[in-house]
This record gives sequence, C-alpha cells and structure tokens, in this order.
Amino acid sequence: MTHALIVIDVQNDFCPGGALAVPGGDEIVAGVNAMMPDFDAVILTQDWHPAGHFSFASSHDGKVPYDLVDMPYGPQVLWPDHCIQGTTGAAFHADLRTDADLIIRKGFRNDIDSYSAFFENDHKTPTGLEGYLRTRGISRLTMVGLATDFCVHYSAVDAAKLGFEVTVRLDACRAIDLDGSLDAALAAMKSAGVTLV
Ligand code: VGL
Ligand code: ZN
Repeated sequence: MTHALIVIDVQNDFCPGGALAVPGGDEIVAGVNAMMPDFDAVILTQDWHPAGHFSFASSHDGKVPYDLVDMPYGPQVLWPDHCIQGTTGAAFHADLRTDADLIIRKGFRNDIDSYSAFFENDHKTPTGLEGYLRTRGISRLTMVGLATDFCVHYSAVDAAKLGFEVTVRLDACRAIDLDGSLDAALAAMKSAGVTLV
C-alpha cells in the first residue's frame, strides 16, 4: 500500500517569531525531516494568502485577531495577517527539508479560507490533492505539522471522510489551542476514524 507523509504548513509565520506563532512550532522540524525517508511520497502544504485576505482581522473594520465572523459555511476565526504569498513569513522553516514530491498551496482565494489540504472552508471547493493522491495510488496518509487544531485537524478529517487511512503523529504536531480547540479537534479526528499516535 502506498503511504504518503503530508507535512502541514511548517512555515515561518507559524513558528516562534512569526505572525501567527504556534507555541513550539519549530520543535517538530528535525523529527519531521527524519521521518521523510520512511515514506513512498512526501507532500508539503503551504498556507498561501493574498495580502488583504478575508481571513485577516485587518480586512474587517472594528475586528481584532481571534474575533469570529459568520460565513455561509459557519463561524470563521479572524487571524493576524499571516503567510502572505512570497513573503518570508510564508516560506518554509529554513531547516525543513523541501525535497518533497509535491508542494500544495491553499488559501489563495481572497474570499475564502482553507484550513484543509483537501477542501476550502466551504467544504466543497477542492484543492486538487485528492486527485493527485488517487492517481498516484496512495491510500495511506500520515500527517504532521501545524497547527494540530486547525489545518492538521481539518486535513485529517477530510482525508478520513474521503476514504484514506489516516494517522496523525501528535508528537510531530503543535497546537494553537483557542478556547478548547485542541480538545475539540482531537475528539473530531477520533470520531472520523483518524488514528492518533
Ligand atoms: C492555519 C490558521 C490560519 C494552520 C492556517 O495552518 O493551522 N491556522 N491559517
Ligand atoms: Zn491561514
């Protein structure tokens, strides 16, 4: 069975010193690099927003980071400006191995956010990753990266719903943990059939 490692958003803005720093985000880099040779395919994802993206609090009058706005698809968290296309903040952590098979970018449409590597936050608009994996015969996925409770969580749940066999290596993930979002994410991944290690 073809087994891919999916490395979610190990980018400067999600590491200490970055615009949306995840505590300990940089601590996973060495371990993630060390895992890569054990897989048939390695895929990196990159959060990749245009300046002025809708998910930024700065794009909404009177809003501050971590406020919520209602969207047709449900509540959306507003973030500090982060991972703007082509900036240092959007670049991968300098120590991350980037000799991957595929780098997939998400969140590049101005009016919608994309936590999952498979679908944008409307849960409908595909990123194309599913087709890539299926046409390569990949059926098993191990996921690592940032942040456990947002992009790793939504990617893992979508992958499980699509029928992939999914494992999340929590030792190689770090969380933002907003208002219990980590516990909620762990519960959602478990009930979707994701194996948490
Ligand atoms: C992420 C918030 C906003 C993530 C991306 O990679 O988990 N979180 N954009
Ligand atoms: Zn983002």
